[in-house]
Amino acid sequence: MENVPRVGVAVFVLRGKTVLLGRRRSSIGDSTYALPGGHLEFGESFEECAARELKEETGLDIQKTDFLTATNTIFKEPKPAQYVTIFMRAMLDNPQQVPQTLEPDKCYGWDWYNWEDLPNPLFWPLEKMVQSGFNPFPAE
Ligand code: 8DG
Ligand code: MG
Ligand code: MG
Repeated sequence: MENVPRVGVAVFVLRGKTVLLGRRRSSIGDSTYALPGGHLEFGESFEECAARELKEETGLDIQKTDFLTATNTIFKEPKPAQYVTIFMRAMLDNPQQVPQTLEPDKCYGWDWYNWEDLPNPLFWPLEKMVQSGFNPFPAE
């Protein structure tokens, strides 16, 4: 593909004090823990993209989706890529719903992780956000 910046949408699905993460199977960030998400498609809103990617990757349904922040990330490996990534936050429609690994070629599996005890290694854009003190939970 032509070398142009692409738009990613990633979503912090919050459940209690935990967030949903999955270990990536991908040329970008292989084996690291990342948020569900993917590429913005033509005509989509950020909310629609977050809900669609989450549904495709985990089967989960969300509500109360809102915008948190955006990043501009340049990946040098395995080949140059640039993503403007939109980070959304959402709650589960039904807190009992269990994430499924619907794209096993792209993710080893999903689980809930306590924000104070995140797994290693995190996907590096996410690692950078955590290190900068970013917190996706609403202020109490
Ligand atoms: P698609 O074909 O389903 O649209 O794409 P995908 O295979 O699900 O794409 P992805 O790599 O999961 O997400 C697109 C890009 O978004 C990713 O390559 C880089 C950027 N991105 C971040 N942080 C995160 C994150 O925490 N999770 C995800 N999934 N993507 C992220 O910068
Ligand atoms: Mg996807
Ligand atoms: Mg994805």
